[in-house]
Order: sequence, then structure tokens, then C-alpha cells
Amino acid sequence: MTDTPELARLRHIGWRDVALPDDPRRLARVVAQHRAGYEVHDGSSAFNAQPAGAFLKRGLDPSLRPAVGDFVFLDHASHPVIEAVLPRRSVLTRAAAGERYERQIIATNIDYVLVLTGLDGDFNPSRIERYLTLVEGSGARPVVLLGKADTGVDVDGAIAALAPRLPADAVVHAINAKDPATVDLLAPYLGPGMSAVLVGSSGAGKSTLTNTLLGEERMATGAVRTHDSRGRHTTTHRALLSLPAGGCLIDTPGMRELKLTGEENLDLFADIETLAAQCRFADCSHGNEPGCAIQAALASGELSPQRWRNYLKLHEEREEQAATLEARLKRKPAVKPGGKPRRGGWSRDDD
Ligand SMILES: Nc1nc2c(ncn2[C@@H]2O[C@H](COP(=O)(O)OP(=O)(O)O)[C@@H](O)[C@H]2O)c(=O)[nH]1
Ligand SMILES: [Mg+2]
Ligand SMILES: [Zn+2]
Repeated sequence: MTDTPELARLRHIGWRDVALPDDPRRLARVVAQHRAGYEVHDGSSAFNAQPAGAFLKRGLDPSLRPAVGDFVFLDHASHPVIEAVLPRRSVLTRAAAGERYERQIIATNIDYVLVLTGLDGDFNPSRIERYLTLVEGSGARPVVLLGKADTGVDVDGAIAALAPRLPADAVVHAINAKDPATVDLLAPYLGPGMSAVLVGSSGAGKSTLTNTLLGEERMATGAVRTHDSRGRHTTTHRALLSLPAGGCLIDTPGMRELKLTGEENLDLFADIETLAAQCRFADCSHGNEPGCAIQAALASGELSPQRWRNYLKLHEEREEQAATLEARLKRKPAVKPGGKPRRGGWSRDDD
């Protein structure tokens, strides 16, 4: 069966259903989020849109607001308004950087999360574990990309250091983000109907890879962060792009902080939780109690100390964030009488 022209148009923005929703409103996808509103694409053109008032209500869970990757319904006005967000098939979330607890959506309706790390000073297995913990439960699958593999670094050494810290079925590719051959290598994740989000630190090579996948220099590159030159950062917002290969790619700005939201389940460390259940004492603190299965595994080399430390860190953070989230959900939203709805809630990029 061939697509109707309307379906064919929507395929460009990653619409996968064989049918169109039975709704007279305009269907589009959120491709970027700015302080002043949203940019959406309907498969033939991009245009600006404002969220309906309901999305700006104070106390509304920010995760219910439109986010990059969302399919949305808009009215037919000349200044279009986003009226509804269609159900999401996946959501990648983190807790926003900063003091105040807030879940922040990185991208929605994605099939893969491409976790890009440069094989330079950027290489950090604990950070990759943190990413994978955030990807778990998102509904998307992780693909670990080790960039700058062409720079004479010890690629095999890095992969060997990483392998024991990833699940057996984890996908890892060493890449040169500048090499056009990378397009074929990543084709399985970026074909028609697929959507992927590219995450990684500033300077990891996200924009370089995006340009290679696009086959043109659309993203400015080379802005490696220095602590006092924020203005040099080139990627200022998340942007969803249609790739020549048929899929959609979301390029994110570097995210300095990747706090857990408290909803993660730490499946990545299931083996550690199994071990801990085997300690002689149910309340074992895994210090120097007799019969501690964790200490035994550390002593035998079965469990690496770095991975154990990272587990403890992520576990503690998850517990803290879960407690904050629970307290937050219990609390009634503070609505000032006659107060204006807060226009905040836009995701703040870190760099
Ligand atoms: N040799 C080499 N350089 C790379 C690679 N990926 C990125 N770079 C360089 O690393 C710098 C930062 O890349 P950029 O794409 O701006 O990083 P972003 O902050 O993640 O978007 C640029 O100078 C790129 O040319 C790679 O795979 N190989
Ligand atoms: Mg960039
Ligand atoms: Zn123990």
C-alpha cells in the first residue's frame, strides 16, 4: 500500500502509523523549543507556535507540556496554537540542573538514544553508566558511540574498560564523526520512520556527527567549552532534523548535569542488587560485615570498584530524588489568587 500525499509528507517528520489520526486539526512535530515558544514542522514547512494557555498553568507537571519530538495538534490560526500533545511512545527525561527539582524532557518519541563520548579527555565510563540509567525505562534503546576514534587513541583499551560495565547486549561503536562512512554504520538506527536523539557532553562531537549524517555543514562546530565563554556555544536549542537516510535526529546541547529524576530502576546494576541480596545479614552495609557478598565480589575482582562506587552514587541520588519527587507530588500546587500563570517551564539549556 502506498502512502497518501499527506502521510508521505508526515513521514519526513517521523510519523510511523499507517493511518492519520481522525482529527481535523493540523498535525505537526515539535522540532525546537525557544524561550519565546515552539518551532514545529508539518513535514513540508517549519513554523512557530505558541502553547495553549492550559500548558502554562502554574503547578502543571512540566512533563505534560509540549517537548521536542512531540507530535501535536494545532489550530488553523495564522499564529498557530498547540492545543494537544499526542501520546508519546518514549520519553527521555532528566532532572533539570540546579537547585529546584524539576523533571525535564530531553526528547520524546525516539527509538534510539545515541550516547556520544569522545575518546579523548571526555571518555568516562561512569558518565556513560549514568546516561544508560537515564535511558532505561525511557522506551528507547541506547547506542554507545565512542567518537574521535581516528585520533590515535587506544580504542581497544577504551572498549575493554567499558565492556564489563555495560549489559551484554549493549551496542557500542567506535566512530570518526567526520567520516562519511559513519552514515552507513549508523543507518540501522536512522532509517525511515525512526527517530534518535544524540546526547553527550559539549565538545564530544554531536554537531560534527549531525553534519556528517546530514551530508552538509548545518550545525556550527568546534565550540569546546571554556569556563568563561558561554557565548561561544553554538547549539542553543534542541533541534529535530530530517536526515537524508529517512530518519529524524535530535541534536541536543551539551548537558553539563545529568541528574536522575528518581524514577529510574537501575536495571544496569541488577547483578549488584542480586549480590547484595546474598549477604549474610539482610541489613548488611557492605562494609566489613562477615559474609558480605559485595566485599567478596570486590575481593575476587568479579565486581570492579569503580562500578561499585558509581552504583552507590547513582543509588543514593535516585533515593534522594525519589523522596523529593514524592514530597512534590503530595504537595498541592501553590496558586496565588489572581496570580498570572508562570511563563517559565521552558527547558533551560546548560550551555
Ligand atoms: N578527529 C576528530 N575530531 C572530531 C570528531 N568529532 C568531533 N571532532 C572535533 O571535536 C570538536 C568538537 O566537536 P563538536 O561537533 O562541535 O562537538 P559538540 O559540542 O558535541 O557539538 C570539533 O573541533 C570537531 O571537529 C571525530 O570523530 N574525529
Ligand atoms: Mg554542538
Ligand atoms: Zn554486604
